[in-house]
Amino acid sequence: MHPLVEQINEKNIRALARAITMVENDHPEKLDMLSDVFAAKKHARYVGLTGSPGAGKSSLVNRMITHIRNEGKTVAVIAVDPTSPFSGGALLGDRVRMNEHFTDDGVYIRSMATRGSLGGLARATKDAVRICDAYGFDVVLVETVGVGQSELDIMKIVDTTALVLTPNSGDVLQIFKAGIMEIADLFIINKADLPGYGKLKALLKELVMMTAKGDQETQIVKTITTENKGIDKLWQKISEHHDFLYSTKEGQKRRRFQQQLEVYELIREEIWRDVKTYVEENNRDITIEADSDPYQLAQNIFEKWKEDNG
Ligand SMILES: Nc1nc2c(ncn2[C@@H]2O[C@H](COP(=O)(O)OP(=O)(O)O)[C@@H](O)[C@H]2O)c(=O)[nH]1
Ligand SMILES: [Mg+2]
Repeated sequence: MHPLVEQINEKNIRALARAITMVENDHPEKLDMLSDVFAAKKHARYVGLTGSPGAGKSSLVNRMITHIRNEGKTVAVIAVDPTSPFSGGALLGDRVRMNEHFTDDGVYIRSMATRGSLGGLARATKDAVRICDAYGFDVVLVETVGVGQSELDIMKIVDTTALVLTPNSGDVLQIFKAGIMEIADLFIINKADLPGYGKLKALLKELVMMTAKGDQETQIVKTITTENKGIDKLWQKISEHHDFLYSTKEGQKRRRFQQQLEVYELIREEIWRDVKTYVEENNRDITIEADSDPYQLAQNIFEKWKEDNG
């Protein structure tokens, strides 16, 4: 077993932090280490929160941490939101509120950096989630701004994806157009204290019906984070969805499909890394001109790479 993973197994929090840095930096030992991480995984529940900036994701995460801790469970948070108080981007007030959790051993909070990782931020985040699992956290929460493909990719490894919406923000239609509705297992209408809640709920219900997955009814939960309302219900719905995934045939099918996507993605990454290195090492024989035919060029390079690696 990789020495870092041995230390993670012994609940060494610094080893956990080092392992996450290793995946961020795309360290050469990464895959070996992660393979051991995978074997050392416990049984954490992975929950993703996504939504527009300002929807209340960080506030929800903060409340959920308290709720989960009150249940006697430990929790890790991976924040991939540049505006998150975890990564230092938010208002001072938010950061002060977070501080109560920083002294708690049962809580680990980490924000992800983008630097260097070939597979990108999404890949590094998935690996970080599993590293937290190997450490033995009961729950891993991932907060991400749901804007780009890479943020959506992150959601491929979480068990439950919750999409956070707010009244009168207009983001629901944008999200619908971007095809993000399909990835959500649960909808949260946060800031339900603001006017426009009823209208948003009615619209959301219609949109949910149009994008129904067919197996399980997608739930809509109402929260007012500032008043600590709806958090119990939210956690209950997340738990129900978890049960669906792990104790029904349909849920098992869903998990198998997700697994397959991830394996394909890893293969794609590995091949890409290989081909890119090959091109760089053979740059005397391979010339890429600005006006060369990209199709022909790609095909030639790929064929050459296959021949040399056959
Ligand atoms: N009125 C109201 N404001 C909220 C609620 N939840 C969060 N906010 C406020 O919305 C702002 C953005 O919250 P934040 O958690 O940082 O959103 P994030 O960008 O999605 O992480 C903050 O000023 C919060 O205090 C809520 O339920 N009602
Ligand atoms: Mg945030």
